Amino acid sequence: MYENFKSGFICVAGLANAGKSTLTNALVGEKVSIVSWRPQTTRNKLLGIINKDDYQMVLIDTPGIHKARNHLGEYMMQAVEKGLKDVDGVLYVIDGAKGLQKEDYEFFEKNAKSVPIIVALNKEDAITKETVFASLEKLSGIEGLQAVVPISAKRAENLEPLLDELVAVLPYGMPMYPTDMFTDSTMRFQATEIIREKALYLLDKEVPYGIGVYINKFEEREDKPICEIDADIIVEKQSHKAIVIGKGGEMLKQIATKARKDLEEMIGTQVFLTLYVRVKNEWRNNDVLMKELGYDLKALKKD
Ligand SMILES: Nc1nc2c(ncn2[C@@H]2O[C@H](COP(=O)(O)OP(=O)(O)OP(=O)(O)O)[C@@H](O)[C@H]2O)c(=O)[nH]1
Ligand SMILES: [Mg+2]
Repeated sequence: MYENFKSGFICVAGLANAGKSTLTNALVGEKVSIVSWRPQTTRNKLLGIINKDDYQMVLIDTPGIHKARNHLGEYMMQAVEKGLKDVDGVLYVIDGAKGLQKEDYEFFEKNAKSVPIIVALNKEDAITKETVFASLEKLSGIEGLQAVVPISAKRAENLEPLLDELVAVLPYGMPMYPTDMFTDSTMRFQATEIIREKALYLLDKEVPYGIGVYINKFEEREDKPICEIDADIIVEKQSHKAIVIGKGGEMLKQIATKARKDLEEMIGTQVFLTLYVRVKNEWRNNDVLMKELGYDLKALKKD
């Protein structure tokens, strides 16, 4: 039946900040995941779907591998485990500027026997040829890797050979998602992520890591091309609230302005965005509050 069409799942994994989400977006050609220079930007596993004439590749972008220091971290690492389950291949991203880390070797050791691993040595644009060669040499000594491809996700360089390697591990079969779909994320979820992305960009120190976003209202008006969004920015400490609001409300205004621009692009209508800041003490260690914010640790552990 499906002799000429391939279809399957690829988990995009790697250490925090390696460029997994940048690469997922570049391969899909749409903004599936938010990106920032801060580690631990991605918190959930997210689907990015590549639809071509002869294949459908479902990429699962995952949080960066790290040692969990709170329940949110635990949730994120559980999401990585889930993302790796039953996939046809792993696209393992390495930050070429940092080179191979102990955790990368550990990942290969643990997984190379059970699933094909294709390594993307990323950020080629930011490093010397010698640094690239040094990492390639180290990678060539690791057993069981399917392929290693140096790339720049940011500049979308050398992605074709990488895609060829990924397509090679996909099985033949029918598409699993409608072929005009590029993600399964809802607009509501994407709205929370866009707001969080702006907070990650604009806020300093530890404040952005403790941010959650809750949408109170998401209404597309029927009479006019207008979408009304009310959202809470959740902070984990009382002292963070004033920082997010800023002097005279300046910081919150900046977050809202930047978020609104992206939201309008995503939704395709004018957006009226109202942001509030609320404190939920230590929510990153509170499973009930985490669930409210879309990080349901129990559910993720269960199925
Ligand atoms: N110079 C350069 N920077 C890159 C490249 N790819 C990603 N980056 C930057 O690296 C940083 C992290 O990128 P992300 O895509 O958010 O990384 P991630 O692996 O998804 O990070 P987490 O979600 O936190 O695990 C951002 O500042 C990106 O702009 C690249 O090819 N070259
Ligand atoms: Mg990411």
